Amino acid sequence: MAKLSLPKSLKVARRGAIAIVTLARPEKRNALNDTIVLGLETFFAALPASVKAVVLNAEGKHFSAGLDLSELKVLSTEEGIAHSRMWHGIFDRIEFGRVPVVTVMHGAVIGGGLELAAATHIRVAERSAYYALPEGSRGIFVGGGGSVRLPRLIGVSRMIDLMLTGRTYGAEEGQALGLSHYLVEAGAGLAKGIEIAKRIAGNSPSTNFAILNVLPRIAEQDRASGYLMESLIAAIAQGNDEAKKRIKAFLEKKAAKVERK
Ligand code: 1HE
Repeated sequence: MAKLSLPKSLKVARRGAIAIVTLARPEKRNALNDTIVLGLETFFAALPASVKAVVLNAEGKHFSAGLDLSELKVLSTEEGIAHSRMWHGIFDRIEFGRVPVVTVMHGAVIGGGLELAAATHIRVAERSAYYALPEGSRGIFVGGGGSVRLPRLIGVSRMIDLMLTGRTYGAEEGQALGLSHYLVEAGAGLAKGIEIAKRIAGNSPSTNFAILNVLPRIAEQDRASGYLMESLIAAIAQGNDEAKKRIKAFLEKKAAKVERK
């Protein structure tokens, strides 16, 4: 990967088709300031085509303490809107990008940190992970797309509870509710995230594109439009050479079966 001008609060490593990006501001519990969020934008915008999946993780005891509150205190209302819209744009580009992102969470996954994780596609939680939206007690509101994404994951009612009461969900609760897809022991998250990312990187790029960009939009459409969109994307996917090659390999018994291990 070409040398990027990234802040030192973001570390990047490459493992074949996988890029690993690490929030590296543990002294501030990976609180998300503009430098990190804009750095994420730079990182995702510059991903070379040879990167087929990304793993996002974090250094230190906590995934992220959310928005860097020391930045917020100086913003006017207008600047606050611009700040939130900036997060929206960057997180949207991650969610509806080319490259699937697997997030590995541990410790505190708070506020904007949870909003960031929710904008990614697969979430692995270590048992230390816990989730909170303390915006209520700080006198603010979610601003990184949380009110749009989180109700789709856990329902409006649970988000209201999180925000009004400041309660936390532990890793097991988060797993049961859909905040994470995989729950692993302490220290095992990164290996699991890389394993999943490698699997994803082996998919056909056009299927991954459809899963990231078309599937969520179908889920937000009326049924008739959804069926129509599905038929179009299914035909495009199965018409391409990659699909033909993979189906032929299966029929010739050269591709893996679907087995439950
Ligand atoms: C911070 C932040 C932060 C820590 N902004 N500086 N988020 C919150 O309300 C969560 C606030 N943070 C915490 O509750 C705790 O820090 C943790 C539970 C995450 C970790 O506790 P601990 O004991 O390991 O660390 P600490 O001693 O509290 O914090 C270490 C340092 O990080 C300390 O700075 P220092 O200079 O005194 O060493 C903290 O001030 C600093 N720090 N969290 C700024 N968030 C797009 S809208 C989204 C809105 C939100 O995300 S609201 C949620 C904000």
